[in-house]
Amino acid sequence: MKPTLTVCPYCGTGCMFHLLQDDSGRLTGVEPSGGHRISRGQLCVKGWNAHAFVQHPDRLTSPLIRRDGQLQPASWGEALDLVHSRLTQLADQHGSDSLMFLSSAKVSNEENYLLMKLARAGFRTNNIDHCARLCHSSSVTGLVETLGSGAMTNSLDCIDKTELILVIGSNTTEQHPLIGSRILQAVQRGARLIVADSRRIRLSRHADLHLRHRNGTDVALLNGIMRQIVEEGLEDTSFIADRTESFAALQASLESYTPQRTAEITGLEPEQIIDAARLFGGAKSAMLFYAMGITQHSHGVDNVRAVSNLALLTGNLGRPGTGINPLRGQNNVQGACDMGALPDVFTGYQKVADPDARQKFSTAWGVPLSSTPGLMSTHAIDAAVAGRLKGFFILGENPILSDANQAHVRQALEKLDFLVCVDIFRTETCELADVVLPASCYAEKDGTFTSTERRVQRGRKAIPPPGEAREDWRIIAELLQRCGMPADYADPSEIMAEIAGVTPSYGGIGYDRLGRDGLCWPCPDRAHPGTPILHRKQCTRGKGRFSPVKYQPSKEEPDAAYPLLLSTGRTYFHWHTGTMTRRSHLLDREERKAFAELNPLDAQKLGVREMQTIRISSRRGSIEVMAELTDRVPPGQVFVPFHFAEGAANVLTNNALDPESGIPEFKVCAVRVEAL
Ligand SMILES: Nc1nc2c(c(=O)[nH]1)N[C@H]1C(S)=C(S)[C@@H](COP(=O)(O)OP(=O)(O)OC[C@H]3O[C@@H](n4cnc5c(=O)[nH]c(N)nc54)[C@H](O)[C@@H]3O)O[C@H]1N2
Ligand SMILES: Nc1nc2c(c(=O)[nH]1)N[C@H]1C(S)=C(S)[C@@H](COP(=O)(O)OP(=O)(O)OC[C@H]3O[C@@H](n4cnc5c(=O)[nH]c(N)nc54)[C@H](O)[C@@H]3O)O[C@H]1N2
Ligand code: SF4
Ligand SMILES: [Mo]
Repeated sequence: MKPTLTVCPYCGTGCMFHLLQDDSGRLTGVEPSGGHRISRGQLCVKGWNAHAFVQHPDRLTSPLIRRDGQLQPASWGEALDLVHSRLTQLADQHGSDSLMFLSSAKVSNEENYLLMKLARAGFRTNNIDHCARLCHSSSVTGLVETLGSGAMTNSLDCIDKTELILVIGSNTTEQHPLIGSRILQAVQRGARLIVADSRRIRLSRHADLHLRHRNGTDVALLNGIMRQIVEEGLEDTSFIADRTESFAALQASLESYTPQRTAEITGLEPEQIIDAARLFGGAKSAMLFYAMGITQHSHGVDNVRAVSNLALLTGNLGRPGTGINPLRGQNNVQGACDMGALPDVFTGYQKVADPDARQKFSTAWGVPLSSTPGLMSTHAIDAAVAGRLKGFFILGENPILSDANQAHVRQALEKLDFLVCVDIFRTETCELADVVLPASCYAEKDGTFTSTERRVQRGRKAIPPPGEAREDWRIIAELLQRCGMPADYADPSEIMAEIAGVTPSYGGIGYDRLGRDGLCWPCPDRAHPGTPILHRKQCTRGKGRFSPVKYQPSKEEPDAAYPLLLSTGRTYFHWHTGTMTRRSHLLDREERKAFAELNPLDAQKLGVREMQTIRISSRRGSIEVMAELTDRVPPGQVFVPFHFAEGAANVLTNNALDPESGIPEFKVCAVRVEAL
């Protein structure tokens, strides 16, 4: 068996493994990397099965062009010329900002960089975004304000050193399994664990305290805990004095969040809030982990501010075993953000509105650049519905299933003059495209991927893409050349050299330096060893800033017509829109059918039995799925994973957005359930 060491294509944990290949060139399996600092010889079930979808017969193998209403095979030359000429026409006719580009947290740093260069330099628009909008955009906005950097502050090794871990809105053992198991190991050696999640997730069984507060009430919960910490004198006064600003404003804002009032808002007991404050405030070092339970709300940025306030209040920043740790989801969502696949920044969060940054990129690329920040992906959907967007270029995303309120997204994409999809499978979104380009998956290309702990690691090509499919970076380079930009890169290491030249935080990163362990950014120069822990002596912005927040209810809460709260998310075996895991037979076998978690008490009232089909309806649509009766969800809540096209959670979800980050409220809306 020929082994190729590469990065897992699923979650942001950043495990590496060897893809195994037999003499005929077929991938036969995966072997974990014993020496890797995250994997340590282990993988989760998705990692173990990461070879399975790669050579699936459904892979796209030829460019497709819509003719007479049907997607039909075409040559690369024809397809690329058509993409270039139609996008150019639309830009000429309606202005560059009538185009929108979606990049992908599934593709490499080099590919994200090239796509943002294509949007900005090739087509002169800042309208570029990616799935971080639906994911950690609230973290980027919130933590840039409070700390100056939106990334995870500490490294995963810190889990081995900390005294206490607070996991809030992260189902870590299922969604970041090797981080979840690291947390369980910490508990075994005596670290305390607090879980704040309305669902009885696996980690909650091992927690010293499980807070099952109502979804959407985290601001109240965290404010309540902070008020109690101050009440009992457990705050870190010297850290507050030396390293923070605006403490008085925070203190004033906490006044009304007494244990009693906090309990009323959250549905907890006042004692639980006091216990949480004593546990958290009493720890000498505490790590905060959070994910979508915090970010995916119409007040997601406020949630992030509250998390940040708690860490600053207790001095849990800038030391080993502490930190504010947003767990990044996709294998390269950190990298896609770092590479500037965002509407307002170039690489390394250099603002397009900053004349110096613009000048630098303008000089590097040899073209003038737009100073107007572009559209967020969620706003782009609204703009397409309003007829203001004409052309959409989607690389490695499946918004028909992943964006909130499917009818709204479908309306937007159907209204476009021209839609291009670049994917490895013919997704539900591809079905609406005018041109579909067949891409390479992770196993078929070289490139770097940045994990949740900001670790840049090398993915390596094991096999060629199937049929005529091409590496994404080559596809984008062809389009750059058609736009008159030089892009004859021999391989992705040359693209990384270009990235390092324009990106201070990646300045010292080069393929020759990314050995077994990769490098954590910021890594400003070739001699720099990388930075596992941020904000050590001071925060990126200088002082850590307290940002007081007020509890605000979710936009659509249960009422008489729609009496249950719908929460959506993920399961252990499947990945997002299912394109890859539903084509991996061992994973598919574990969970074949769309389902919903329903509490047995609600089921009894509704006359629903285990495995019975139910209809779930919201103000936006209805789906039919199988009921799984479980006390994992509290009474009054239904949980639906969004992996299944035939029972798509996003038919139901509310596209109400956070006004600052533009993230949809995936975690709370109102539904009713009927037995069928
Ligand atoms: N197997 C698998 N792993 C994945 C993914 C996948 O699709 N499948 N996706 C990856 C991606 S991109 C991401 S972003 C991550 C997401 O990882 P997670 O955020 O861990 O996953 P979710 O299931 O979206 O939600 C996590 C938890 O938030 C809780 N929650 C919901 N609402 C609230 C609330 O208001 N407050 C609090 N405190 N908790 C709440 C839910 O009950 C749930 O247990 O997972 C990554 N890993
Ligand atoms: N209801 C609900 N909706 C949600 C969420 C939720 O919690 N609830 N979570 C949101 C979050 S956090 C996220 S991150 C998004 C994810 O949303 P998406 O990113 O749209 O979901 P994926 O299924 O991961 O889509 C990735 C696509 O890339 C393709 N692909 C894989 N590898 C490659 C490659 O190398 N090259 C190319 N060109 N294509 C490739 C896959 O086939 C797939 O079609 O979903 C969001 N939607
Ligand atoms: S924990 Fe994440 S990175 Fe590691 S094997 Fe599982 S899916 Fe892959
Ligand atoms: Mo995500």
